[in-house]
Amino acid sequence: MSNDIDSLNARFGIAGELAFSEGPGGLALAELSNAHGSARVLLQGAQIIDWTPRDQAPVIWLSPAARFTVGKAVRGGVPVCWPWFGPHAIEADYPAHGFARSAFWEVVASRQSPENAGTELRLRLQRSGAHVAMWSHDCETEITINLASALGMELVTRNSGGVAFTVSEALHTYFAVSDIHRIGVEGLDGCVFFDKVDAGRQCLQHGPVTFCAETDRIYRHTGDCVIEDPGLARRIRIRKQDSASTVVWNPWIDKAARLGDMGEDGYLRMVCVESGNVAGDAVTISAGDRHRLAVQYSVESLS
Ligand code: TA6
Repeated sequence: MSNDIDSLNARFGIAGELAFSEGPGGLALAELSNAHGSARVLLQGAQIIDWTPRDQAPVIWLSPAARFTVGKAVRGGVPVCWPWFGPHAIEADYPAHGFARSAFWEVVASRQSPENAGTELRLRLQRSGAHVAMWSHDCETEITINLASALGMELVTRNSGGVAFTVSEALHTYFAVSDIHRIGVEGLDGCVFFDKVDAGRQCLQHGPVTFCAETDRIYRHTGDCVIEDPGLARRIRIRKQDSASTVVWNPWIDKAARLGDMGEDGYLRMVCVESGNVAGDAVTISAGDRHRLAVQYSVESLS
């Protein structure tokens, strides 16, 4: 089934709330809009690239130098890291963070969600032959995005085969901030983390996470986080369910330059706070069972 724009609008469009169009780089785009705000989702990767609540500045950061190319990851937004996080454990030439974020996802449902006066879109991963060659388990993977006063996301993996399999996963969310020097990430105090900038050394977090250099940490953490941003006079609350890992990342100057698609001083305006199940928290899903990873993002003004 194609992502033909006219067909998508005919089958899944919602007047005044959900429309499909040809987006940047010719990639199919879903645009959600309602009284709560707006959001844009690339059908490639089921990747949110914008979320702007009413009366707020954008909450999700998209690199000004992002490249929009079929089959390639887009810098920023909410990349879906699945069915592995980081480099593949064995095959060095497999794509980092798995193939879901650059794969074709089919729209399977849309609705108004009366329970929260929201707008909802559900997409299903379509694995190519190359993807199956990398990861051959029988499974169905869907993501549901809900735009209401909060932005909700659910990543559901169903094991439709006869044997258990293990996935590591994360919603690799780039949040927009005023200035990386001025923000703090609350909620991780007392948590163990593995410092990827220091050979994975095990450490303990004291107080809020603040930033003065490249930061790349995997926290063993199941609770909520808050990004305090005095520069934008707001806090971004990150609630999550069925997630045992939180990754906090900022590339800082040198790595951002090496990445090449962060834009001029892009590192100053973003922080990744990623909810998932990575490293030792990878999830084993029994035959016939399913696993759900969910987040809700909301914004509060600092009065
Ligand atoms: O989540 C942090 C991280 O694993 C970093 O190590 C860095 O590689 C980042 O993801 C971005 O990865 P990408 O493949 O999108 O360039």
